[in-house]
Amino acid sequence: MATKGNATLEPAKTEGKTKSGAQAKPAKEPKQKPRVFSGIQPTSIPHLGNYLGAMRHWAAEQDHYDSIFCVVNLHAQTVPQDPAELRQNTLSLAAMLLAVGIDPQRAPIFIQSQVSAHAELAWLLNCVTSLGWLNRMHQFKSKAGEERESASAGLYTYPVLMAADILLYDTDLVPVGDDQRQHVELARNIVERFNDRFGETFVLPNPLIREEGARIMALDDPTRKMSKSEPNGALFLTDAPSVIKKKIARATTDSERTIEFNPNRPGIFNLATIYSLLSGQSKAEIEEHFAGKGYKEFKAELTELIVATLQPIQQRYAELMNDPAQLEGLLRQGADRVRPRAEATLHRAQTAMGIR
Ligand code: ATP
Ligand code: LTN
Repeated sequence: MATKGNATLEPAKTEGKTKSGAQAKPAKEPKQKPRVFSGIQPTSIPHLGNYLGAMRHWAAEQDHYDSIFCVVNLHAQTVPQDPAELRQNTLSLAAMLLAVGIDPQRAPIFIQSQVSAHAELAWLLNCVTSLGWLNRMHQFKSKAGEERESASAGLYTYPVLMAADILLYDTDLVPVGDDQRQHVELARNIVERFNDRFGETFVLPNPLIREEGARIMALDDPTRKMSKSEPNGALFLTDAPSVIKKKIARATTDSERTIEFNPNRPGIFNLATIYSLLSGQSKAEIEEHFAGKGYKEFKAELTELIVATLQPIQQRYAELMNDPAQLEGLLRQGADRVRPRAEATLHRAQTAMGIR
């Protein structure tokens, strides 16, 4: 049966319900703080949507959570990649995560392919995931488009690899933008089915999605989300001040003049949201500040704000990219730190399934 809109998977039940009679499992890792895990694809330079919807929260909340961040280069394989470009994008994305303020001592950053448990657990989870669940994934439908027959099997099962990423670290919270909500819901369904079938093995994760900034829209078309795959509407974190100025000057608005947070005026709503998130000012403060002023002044101030926010990030990014050997070393250390946790969880799952 086809499903519509957000109606999706079997509703996830509460944590901890397992079938009795299954073999007792080794204890999960004791935690002081909630565990946070998130991933980002090294498919191009990240954009302002990635920053406002995800990366800045990851950096801001490192002290509240026990966080782990992953550059998901296995996910990138779901669509064709140029190998040399992918290698370069992987390093540059890691540099950007450090540049926005993630401290690798507090929150390890690592490359997915350097911890083989991700691919191994994904296979096991594929075997407990129903085809019907995958058939309902919106992202597969939109990314495969008309080319369903030629899309890779990896693109189809990608949410299962994402579930493996999350479950390996006994993750409590998954901070992502709104577009990933359905994938976290799938991970929850997999946990429920696995724990039910094989006994309590995985922790049930929750999505952590902030309303504000969860969906920054494209500058050239505010009805579409800002996306790496649509460079015309994206403002990249490495854009020079002159490029930022040009992109904001050209950003779609409307034929009115006032600056207000009106969702029926999607262009100005999106720009005003960006202004609010970067300045920390409330909607009322912004509307008052720009009362009687026009788009020209608003766009000039917004440009200044973006340039001022990105300038220190770009400076740190350039420094990090100047020393690739040091960056690679940091990433290897990150992988070495997280690998024992990932392997312990994989072994727990293998034992539960009778293959270890
Ligand atoms: P693509 O659009 O090409 O699929 P992407 O820009 O969505 O790629 P990802 O690596 O898939 O980039 O996403 C990294 C993080 O950024 C995820 O948590 C995602 O939800 C978030 N994100 C992506 N686009 C936006 C956006 N426009 N607004 C807010 N958050 C976003
Ligand atoms: N699918 C996500 C990236 C991703 C992820 C994860 C996010 C892969 N594994 C685990 C959170 C947790 C995306 O395309 N944005």
